[in-house]
Amino acid sequence: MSRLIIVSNRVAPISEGGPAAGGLAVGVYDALKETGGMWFGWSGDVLSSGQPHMQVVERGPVTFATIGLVRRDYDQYYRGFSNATLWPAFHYRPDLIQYDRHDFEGYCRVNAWLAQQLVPLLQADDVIWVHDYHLIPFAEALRAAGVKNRIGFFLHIPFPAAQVLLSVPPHRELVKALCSFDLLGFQTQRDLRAFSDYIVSEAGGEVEPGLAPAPATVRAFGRTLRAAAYPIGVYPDEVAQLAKAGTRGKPVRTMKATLHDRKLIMSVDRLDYSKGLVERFRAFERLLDRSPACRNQVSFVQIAPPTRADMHAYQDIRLRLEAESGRINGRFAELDWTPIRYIHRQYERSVLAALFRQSHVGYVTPLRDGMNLVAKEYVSAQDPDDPGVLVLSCFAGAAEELSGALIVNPIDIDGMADALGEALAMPLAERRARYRDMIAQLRENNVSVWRDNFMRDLRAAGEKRRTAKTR
Ligand code: ADQ
Repeated sequence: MSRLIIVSNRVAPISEGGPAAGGLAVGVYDALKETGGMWFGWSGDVLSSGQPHMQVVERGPVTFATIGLVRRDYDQYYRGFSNATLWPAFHYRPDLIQYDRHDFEGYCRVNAWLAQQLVPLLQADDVIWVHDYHLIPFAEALRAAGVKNRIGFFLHIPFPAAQVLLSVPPHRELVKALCSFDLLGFQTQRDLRAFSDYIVSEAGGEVEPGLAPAPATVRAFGRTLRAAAYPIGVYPDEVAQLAKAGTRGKPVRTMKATLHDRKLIMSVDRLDYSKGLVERFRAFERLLDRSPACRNQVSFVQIAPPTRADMHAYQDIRLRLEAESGRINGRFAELDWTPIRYIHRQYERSVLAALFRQSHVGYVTPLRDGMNLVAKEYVSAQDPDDPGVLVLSCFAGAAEELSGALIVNPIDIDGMADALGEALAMPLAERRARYRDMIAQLRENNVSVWRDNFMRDLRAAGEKRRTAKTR
């Protein structure tokens, strides 16, 4: 079988046994081990002087090839166009979009440069799988360098509605660049529809739906490619094992001791304005306002380690959250009870999973999210005999699959407070039924299924392209 080449902005940190992080990294690493191959991308280093050099590390059949970025490239490609333009636009926040055409030039330049670094490492039969919004022009750059291999792309974040995408000045160049891939993968049907709508209404192309599970055929910008939704999953049984193991650990025992018999509402996110944390805090406040019986009987733990801390929008959301949690705690706290425990730390996966298992409610309410793996990890971590309840935003990709959750609109503070109240009071039989429904779905579509479906369609899409050429 041909080698697999994974390209992503960041390469997962590697320990002796493989990637340290879970979910995506483990799923992708498994595929690399099976076929042999390479993971290529930015090392995470930013160089203030000198030229970046590629670092190549071999781990059995897998090669990790990483390279640093010079400061200007980091500012334009990563902080600039990727995270100050594309991230807010794709998360439906046109009000936060910052656009500078030099950043876009830098974004294209870094994509072309990274592609040039990869070319000498490629073999004729390699299959290339590119990940996420940092690397939209990557296939175009490889094609310009003469690469004929099969190239697929998976977008981890939402694809915005055409009217929102139009607010990104080079929207046409971006969608044209996407059409250089052989296969495009989105998280949800909603994202695929948004992309198809742009192709038809803005690019004058056409989209022919595939007979499920076959991907759709897209014709635009003089190219023919395939596109489909591949909702990313987790390994639910592995998360459940971690949760059981973590329950015996010190962090979780300490936490339980300080909770006494109070019920626990649990949230875990990167600290990002797309995650809806302000609205979430206010809905918890509304619950305490309306239901005095919940005071001193329920604790809400929000774990949110800061990310992209050198960007203004992230400093801003951090300040707002600190103000909100301080205000709400000031209003309701008692000598022996802090309503919101707002924590900025990273935790080991087993600690998070165990906290999920201990909690009565998983409170996952992003304003927009590609999928949201925390929602899937929360359900996976539950005790089947006494499961907690997932309160989930209708704007998380996961809501397309997890119909056993209490689905909320994160803009509706009263609606979320209602859902929290309902979750805290839900009878055991209903909790079990909802859990069974969701865990079955998670097992059926675990991260291996996600990866295998994408790889099956990428290999097939490449075959079709080759056959069409030789005709
Ligand atoms: P993220 O925006 O990072 O991912 P999410 O899908 O929730 O969002 O994944 C976060 C991961 O980090 C989870 O596995 C979670 O357990 C872990 N994590 C979060 N906080 C942590 C903490 N304090 N300590 C340790 N681990 C923590 C992007 C997209 C999502 C999409 C994923 C995968 O934005 O929509 O679901 O990629 O495609």
